[in-house]
Amino acid sequence: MSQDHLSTPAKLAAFAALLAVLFGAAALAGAAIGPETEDGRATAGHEEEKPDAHGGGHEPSAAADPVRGLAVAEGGLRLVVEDPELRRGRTERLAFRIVDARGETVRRFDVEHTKRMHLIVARRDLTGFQHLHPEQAGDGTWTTRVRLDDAGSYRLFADFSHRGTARTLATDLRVDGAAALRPLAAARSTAVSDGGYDVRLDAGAVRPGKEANLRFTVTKDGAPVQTEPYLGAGGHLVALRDGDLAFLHVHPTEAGHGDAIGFAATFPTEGRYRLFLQFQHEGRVQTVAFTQVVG
Ligand SMILES: [Cu+2]
Repeated sequence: MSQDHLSTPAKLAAFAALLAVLFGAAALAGAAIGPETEDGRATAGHEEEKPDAHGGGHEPSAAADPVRGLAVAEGGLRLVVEDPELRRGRTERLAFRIVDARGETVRRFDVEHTKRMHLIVARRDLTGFQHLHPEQAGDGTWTTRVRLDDAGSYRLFADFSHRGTARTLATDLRVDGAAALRPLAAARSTAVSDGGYDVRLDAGAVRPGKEANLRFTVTKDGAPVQTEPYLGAGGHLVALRDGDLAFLHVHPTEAGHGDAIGFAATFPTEGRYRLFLQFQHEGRVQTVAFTQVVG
């Protein structure tokens, strides 16, 4: 915990990293307009931006804490949904903001996976997955159109990076009516995407706390499919834990060999997880879901 453990070059490196962070924040603040400038100054020395003593030069990432999406507020930021009540089967406007500790709307976000804001919606029974990219208005409000065809309680995840720290804040959406909740699908190594592509998952034995390599291969009518880049990678994967819908941070990896889409994921606990893979082919995004047993 003490810097005394560090050698002089390590100290210098840590100092340089701190300077880089501070100058980065200052540059952001300098480029900002209006109240955001004040916001930048106020948080330039915030604890979250200082490199950890044990950080070892890693950029701040969620790798050390893979579970996210259980809280509506974290690290001084809070997710505020304008109206969390939606009508079943109607396309409705969904508006939300990220506010800071003073209640001011945050307007600046880092680009992650080619976007500044990723919105994930899933019903509590892990059905009805949607991945949306809302538009940001000048005042910082994010809006998107969304249609939820089934009644029930949904989790809304706002996945973003702010000042170099990745965050996933989550809250509930309600769709009134009788909900026909479904049990989690059994674990199988093959599944069919919403557009009719066959997808195979090779994960091997997955143990809690150990990095697992998830490899997905896509075929159509028995022929291998070379997927197109999607959000700056071979595909996009969201993993949600059965029971509390904890949101796992997953890193795309180089596929290695063949046409597989690869991800590295560390599942924090035993249990069942629902994996939502999205990939693109012939300009269309496909979604396919798997149940992964860990333990
Ligand atoms: Cu996204």
